[in-house]
Amino acid sequence: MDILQDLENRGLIHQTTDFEGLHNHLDKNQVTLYCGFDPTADSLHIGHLLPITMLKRFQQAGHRPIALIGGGTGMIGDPSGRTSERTLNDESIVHGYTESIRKQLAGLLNFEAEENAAIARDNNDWLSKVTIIDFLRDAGKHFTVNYMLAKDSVASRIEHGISFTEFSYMLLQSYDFSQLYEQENCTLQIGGSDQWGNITAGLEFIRRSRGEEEIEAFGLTVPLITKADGTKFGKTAGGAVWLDPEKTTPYEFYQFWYNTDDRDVMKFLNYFTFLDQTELEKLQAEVETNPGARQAQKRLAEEMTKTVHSGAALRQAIKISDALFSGDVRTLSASEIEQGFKDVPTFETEKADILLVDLLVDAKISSSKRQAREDITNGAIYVNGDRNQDIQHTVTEADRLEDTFTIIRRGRRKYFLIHFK
Ligand code: 485
Repeated sequence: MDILQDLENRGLIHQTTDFEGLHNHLDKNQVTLYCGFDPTADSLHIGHLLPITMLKRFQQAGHRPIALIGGGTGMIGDPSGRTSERTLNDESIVHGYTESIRKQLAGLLNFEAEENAAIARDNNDWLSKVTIIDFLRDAGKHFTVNYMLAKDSVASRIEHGISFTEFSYMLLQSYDFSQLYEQENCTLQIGGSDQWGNITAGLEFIRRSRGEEEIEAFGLTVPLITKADGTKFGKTAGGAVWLDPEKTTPYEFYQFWYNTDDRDVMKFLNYFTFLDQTELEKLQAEVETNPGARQAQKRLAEEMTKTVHSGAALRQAIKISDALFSGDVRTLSASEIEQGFKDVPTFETEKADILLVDLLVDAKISSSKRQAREDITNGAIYVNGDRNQDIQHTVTEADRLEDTFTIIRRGRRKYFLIHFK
């Protein structure tokens, strides 16, 4: 399989430093490549998935991926793609984030492969050891300030100012590439399109510090993901979509992909999944002839939830989605209820028994007792999925799922969770 051609077909190549040269290089060698991740939060998010998937694609094609964690660079802060200066995090915070991200990456790449196992490195290992004198002599001397000022990441910040700290960032990332080139024979760095400046600076550094014009080292960036409706990819009403199941539950993660626009779904399947051409064509036909069935979205959500979380997490996410869609919520376990109803208005009570009418008012489901009675008699109120038209009904233990929850629905879709303490 021609990996570069496959990436091109999928629309995954934004820029390369030398397409022909890289093509040749990948054809002739088992190539070691790297992508860096800075510990700026305790979890990776969906914006990191495309480069991670790229590392996987290269690995599947026989090459060797390095996941570089920026324990050192995370102390400094990359100005690329940002309009304002970052606030520095304490060392202990950065250490904690580094560990969390290292664990996440361990689950996403194959570190056990026989011939080309992925490896993880932390740039703190060398960045914390090099002295300022050596750094300024060995790295700084190969860059003119003029060259650095011309980089987008710096140029776009000149007007409002940029600290010397962030200005220096590209030197650190360049130093990393050079270290990995030397230590691991790493000849390709990949990243998002905002990383182009840092990646090309690294190639310059490798050339200049070795005094050689012809160096077999390359850079490749993936495109920025755009959506047909113009909104930013990876953001929901609740904020970023995280890979940590504690921050974004597998159910929410599943729903995020399931809600993909018809106009974007084939692109995302191409970008993020490993489905073969035949299946992709079948799904494409589905989108065209029967978009209402959302087969392509379903397949995308399945693939993504299974790879990032697990088969079990996927089954739960589907079960929760089906229960919420059909209204048949009695089959859900306590943890499934917590996942599925995370963003639903929740009312906590210590009362053991409560008149349904009173509960509707207390939980602000109906605006008054009169309204509550009306809602009940009109058939708008469902208790655990069953319509309840009895205005005398008392909600008791018998109405509690898993001894803890009662799920109230008002109308077709409006859910409320009652949590009995
Ligand atoms: O040697 C390196 C040291 C650090 C980095 C890369 C190489 C990290 C890089 N400077 C960075 O900030 N990356 C972002 C991050 O860590 O969140 C994002 C990029 C995105 C994509 C993703 O990392 O903004 O385009 O590359 C993997």
